[in-house]
Amino acid sequence: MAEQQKKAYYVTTPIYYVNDAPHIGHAYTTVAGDMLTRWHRQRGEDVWFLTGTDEHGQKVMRAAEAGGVSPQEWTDRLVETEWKPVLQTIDAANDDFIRTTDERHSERVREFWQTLYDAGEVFEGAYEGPYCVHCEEFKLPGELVDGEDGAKLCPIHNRPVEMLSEKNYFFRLSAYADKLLAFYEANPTFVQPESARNEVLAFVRQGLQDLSITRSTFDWGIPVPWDDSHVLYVWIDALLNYATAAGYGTDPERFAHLWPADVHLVGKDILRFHAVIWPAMLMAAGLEPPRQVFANGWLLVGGEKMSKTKLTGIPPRQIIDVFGSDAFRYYFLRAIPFGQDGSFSWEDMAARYKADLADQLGNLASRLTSMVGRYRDGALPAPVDEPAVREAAEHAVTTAEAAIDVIDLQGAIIAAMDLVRVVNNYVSETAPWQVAKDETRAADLDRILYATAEALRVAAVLLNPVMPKACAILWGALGAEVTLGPIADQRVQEAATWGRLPAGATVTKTEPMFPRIEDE
Ligand code: ME8
Repeated sequence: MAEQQKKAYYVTTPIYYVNDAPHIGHAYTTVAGDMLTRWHRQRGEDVWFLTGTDEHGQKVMRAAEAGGVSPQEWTDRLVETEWKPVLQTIDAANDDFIRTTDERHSERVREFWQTLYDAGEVFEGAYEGPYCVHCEEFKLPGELVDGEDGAKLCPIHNRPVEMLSEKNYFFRLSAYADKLLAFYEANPTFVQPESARNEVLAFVRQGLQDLSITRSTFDWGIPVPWDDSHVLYVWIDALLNYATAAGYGTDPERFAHLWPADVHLVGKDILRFHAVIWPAMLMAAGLEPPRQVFANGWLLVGGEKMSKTKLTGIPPRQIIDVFGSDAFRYYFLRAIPFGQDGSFSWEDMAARYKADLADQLGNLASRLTSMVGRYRDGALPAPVDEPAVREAAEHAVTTAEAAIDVIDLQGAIIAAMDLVRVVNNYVSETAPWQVAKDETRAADLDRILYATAEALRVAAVLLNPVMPKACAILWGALGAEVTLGPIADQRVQEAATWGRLPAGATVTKTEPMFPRIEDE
């Protein structure tokens, strides 16, 4: 029977502004998307993971001016020297990288807005209001906070807003408030977590203002197709990346395969754009809204959002050079419940590295590989059941799978690490080094070694999406690469099936998964 082509699992990160280099806040959302997509790949699904850069607008233009080059030169340089390389640094396996200056994007954006213009969704008008260039957003006067000398500040950036008065084009966003509310009602998990959903509901219930979608005071943007004295507002250009990268307007088959996106991962700072403006734009064009917008919390520094503008951004390299990319990925996804705010500290990072990674996972792997080496010449004993360990492994897989379904990345990691902890205790309690001294108990020793190896196999499959480098080492050490094939091909659903590691698999002591970090 011909296999019907199923829709792909399509995940996106925000496309990041290239006014500056990436910091760990950007890496955080990308790493979350990477873990999620690696997990779905290990379910055997067809997955597409998109990231990229947002290059138009005043914020980027001013950064280029300050750098003394044209915006195009600026973005070309930053994308190549910073934004693409950071994906390697954090070990992200994205399938595509879109830039809003790509023609595949800008041409389709013009077509999209021309269609809405022709359909009467856009009108000419005037608007005056406070604008934050760092948000690239008009603010409502009531949202502003008071600064020194009576200045009005953006509540997110704590920087002065500018009064902008413009005659330009508007999208009839106000006409979509009721449709959006009906959509949220029919799709209760469209905005997650719950706190984000509540914020969006409250915002839309107040009614929506029409949205100014063009700018005529500067020209770094996509020219408006029906009036080339204006460029399109950066946000209504940027949001379309999710569709243009998926083949909207060029490749209907591919678009049908990818769209609607399964989840847009975003920071909570850009929730309204994704959960209000974006679905309204899609509705206006007769396209399906994405299935979910999931807002991650903020990484905080001194209680405030880490940011480029406040110079509190830590480059991922700084942490990864010390701890490695696996520990970086593990730390942020394990330490912070996904969706909530969290703080980074070197002390906390070092403590978790030691307690969870070196002393639990690394230690269990090293205990097993040395014992199989010492007592069984490196050959894994034959499969045999050990109900307590098998049940712990089954529980870990079921719990982790359920967590992934609701994008509880922390929950999935905890489930896997609980298994590691249980099995470390099992090894301590069964004391195989004592059992080994008694020749009449050879079968007991075989069972302990086999069960420990199987638990490690399951842990490796579950932890591979978050720590692919360390899990590849573990996979090799278990002799699984040779007997079961690459770890990335292991199905999570089948991970708990007991007895997959075959008798005689070659277990070897390898390089440490989590080397000791020298105290600084
Ligand atoms: O907003 N904590 O780009 P951006 C957690 N170009 N996540 C953080 C973070 C922090 N301190 N700082 C940044 C834009 N992020 C637009 C998006 S999408 C069509 C256009 C992450 O460079 C988080 O995901 O300001 C946030 O939403 C994103 O980076 C903002 O990146």
